Amino acid sequence: MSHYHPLTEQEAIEVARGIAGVFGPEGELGCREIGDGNLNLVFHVSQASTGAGLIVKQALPYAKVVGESWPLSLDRARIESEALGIEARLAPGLVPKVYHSDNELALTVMEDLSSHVIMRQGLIDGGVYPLFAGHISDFLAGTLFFTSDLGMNQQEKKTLTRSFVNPDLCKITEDLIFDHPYTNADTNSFDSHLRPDAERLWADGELHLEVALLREKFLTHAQALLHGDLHTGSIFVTEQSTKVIDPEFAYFGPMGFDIGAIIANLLLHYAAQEHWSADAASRKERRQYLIGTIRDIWNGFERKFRALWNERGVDRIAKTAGYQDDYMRRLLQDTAGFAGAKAVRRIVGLAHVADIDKIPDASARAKAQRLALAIGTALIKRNRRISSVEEIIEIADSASRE
Ligand code: SR1
Ligand code: MG
Repeated sequence: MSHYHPLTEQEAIEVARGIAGVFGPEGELGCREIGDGNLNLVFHVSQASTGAGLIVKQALPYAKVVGESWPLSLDRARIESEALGIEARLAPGLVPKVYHSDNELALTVMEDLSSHVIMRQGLIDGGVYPLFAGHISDFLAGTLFFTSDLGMNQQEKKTLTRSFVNPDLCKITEDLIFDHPYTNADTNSFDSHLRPDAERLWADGELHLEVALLREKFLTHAQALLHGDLHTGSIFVTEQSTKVIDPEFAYFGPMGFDIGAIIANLLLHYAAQEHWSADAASRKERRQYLIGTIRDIWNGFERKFRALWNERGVDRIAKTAGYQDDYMRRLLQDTAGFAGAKAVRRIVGLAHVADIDKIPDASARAKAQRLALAIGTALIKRNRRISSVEEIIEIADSASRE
């Protein structure tokens, strides 16, 4: 019989105390449930006398943001800890250390990253992360290349896909990103001033065709093991360090979905500068920083991914002249399309982002929301014609000038 139950803070302390070599022999352990995400319990267990800490993350059998009416498989905790193990191997230093996992209790005990800040909040507070583009492009190139048919034995890849069949979490994405924002769904949530904008989305056949094509890729294109939810709330940063957390949405899907997710969240923050920058000059400067980061992420990713392909590729036929260029062009196009879909869902769909929702002034918030929608819909509509990251940047810059 399963002994699953949601842990109390006291039980989380007991779990953490069982991890050898973290806490000192004396000194009380304290615990706080700090989960502010949509799905899980997150306990921070710490020892004031030594400053040591651990995170105990536990999946709930339903989506916390909605309640028990939305059941979710606990298997996502296993998927998360196995994905963290693979990412640690393929992108060393870029994920938290995992100390222990318990599939029955659906929990993972991992490194305390209190010295870092969640990137979304860091950006809202005006932070600048000069090493981030290099780190995240390492993460993307390493994890995506070595779990694809280009960088991994193709039969072993097929076997590995079995461990990452993730129907409940994929269904969240299929509904909340590739369906509900484009119809009058009950799950949608938006400020009343955005109703005309939402109604335009619901009636835009050209947009729906592109979303249908992107959705098909998400449903069928098992290209590589994805993180699956790579937004700025899934990344801890300092100026020197980047740690990607929370791969519970991991599954074998289209690579552009992960790259697009991070670009979308930088673009949402770009749109949010309608409020967070004090004046036009600082808005321009901040946007240039964000755009520069997007450029560096794509260019860094492309350079590293091509180098891995050339130096570590396992597939003879993939070395055919012209194939790599064609693959990278399609990958950039997917990245643009998925970035657009990820931006749109954060404005009209169920789950939003603090960068925009926390703008207190309704008119600045509306401006930011409309800018995000303009960028998102343009990226979706143009994705199959994009041939350079500069075109993604130009879409953002020209929308902000209108
Ligand atoms: C019901 S979960 C809503 C969203 O939170 C997660 O972070 C994913 O982005 C998901 O779509
Ligand atoms: Mg998450």
